[in-house]
Amino acid sequence: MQTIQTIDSHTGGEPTRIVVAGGPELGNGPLTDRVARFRDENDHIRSAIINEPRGSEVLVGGLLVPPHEQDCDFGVIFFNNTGYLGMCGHGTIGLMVTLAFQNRVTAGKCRIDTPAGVVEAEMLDDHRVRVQNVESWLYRRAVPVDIPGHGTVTGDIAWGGNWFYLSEDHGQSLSSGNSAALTAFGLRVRAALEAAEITGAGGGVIDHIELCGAPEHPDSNCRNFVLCPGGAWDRSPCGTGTSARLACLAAEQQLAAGDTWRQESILGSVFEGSWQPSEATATAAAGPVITPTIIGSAWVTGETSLLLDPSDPFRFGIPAG
Ligand code: PYC
Repeated sequence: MQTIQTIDSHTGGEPTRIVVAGGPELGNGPLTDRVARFRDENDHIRSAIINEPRGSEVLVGGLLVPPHEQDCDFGVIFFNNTGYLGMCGHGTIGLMVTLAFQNRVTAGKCRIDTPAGVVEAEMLDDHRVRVQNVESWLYRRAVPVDIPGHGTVTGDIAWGGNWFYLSEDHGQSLSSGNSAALTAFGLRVRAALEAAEITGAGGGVIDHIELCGAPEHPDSNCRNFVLCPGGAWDRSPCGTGTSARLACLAAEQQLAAGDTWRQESILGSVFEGSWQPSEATATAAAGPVITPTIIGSAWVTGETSLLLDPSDPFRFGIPAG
C-alpha cells in the first residue's frame, strides 16, 4: 500500500493540497528538469493526488521538494487536474500556512524555488501571507480575438508566472451565481485564441483566461474571474493572474510603483497587490518588467494520508476528461 501524506488548505476559497511526504522521488537538478521527470515518469501520481475520487478539478497540488537554488529554503512543483503550473500564487500562500502548521517556518522571509523562478514569502500573521512573485510583464496590448457566436473581444497578454489573456470588454456578469456561464465563456475564449494561434512569448500556451470588471466591494479596485488550465475557475483572485494584471497596470501607467491594488474574486475574496520595478529584462516585454507582491490569507483544512491500494482500479484517479 502506497501512502502519501498531504495537508490541505484554502486561500480565499481556492484549495491547495501540499504533499509533505511519500510523493515521487524526482532526484536533483533545476525544478524545470524535475517537472519533466514528474510528467514523464510519475504523472499517474499527480492524477492520484488531484483527480477524483480523492480530489477534484478545483484542487491545485504542490509537491514539496528540496530546492535547487542554493539560497532557497524550500522547493515546490505545483500541478492540477490536467498538468503542471509554472507558479501558483494562491498555492504559495497555502504552502506557507501549511509550513507554519508544521512549525517549519517562523518570522522572516523564506525563499522558495519554483519551475518559474524563485519567489519570496513571509507570514504576516497566522493566516496572512505576503508573496513576492516572479518577474511579470505585459507581452501584447489589446489583442482582438473573434469568439464564434459572440463577436470580437480584446485582451492583453501578460506573464505573471503563467500566461494570461486579460479582457475587460467580455460583456459577462462577474457574479458568483454566474460561474457556469463564465466557465463556458472562458473556454470559448481559450479555444478561439488557440484556433487563431495567439500565444504568449516564444509560443507559450495561454492557458489562463482572466475576465476583469468592476468590483462589488467599495474598497476593491477590480473583480476578476480566472479560468484555470484544467477547466476549473479560481475561487481566489489568482496570484499569478493578479501579478499579470499588475504588469498591465504598470505598462498603462494606471498604478504607480508601491501603490496598493485590491483585486477581488467572484466570491469576494481579496488579494492586495503592488509592484516595484525590476532590474530583470524581458526582450519581448511591451512595458516595464515588474516584481509583483501579493498578500492573501489561507487556512489549513485537513491533514490526510492518501492510500493507494494496489487492488483499487481507481488508485491513480479518474483522469480529467
Ligand atoms: O493563484 O496563481 C494562482 C493560481 C493559478 C491557478 C490557480 N491559482
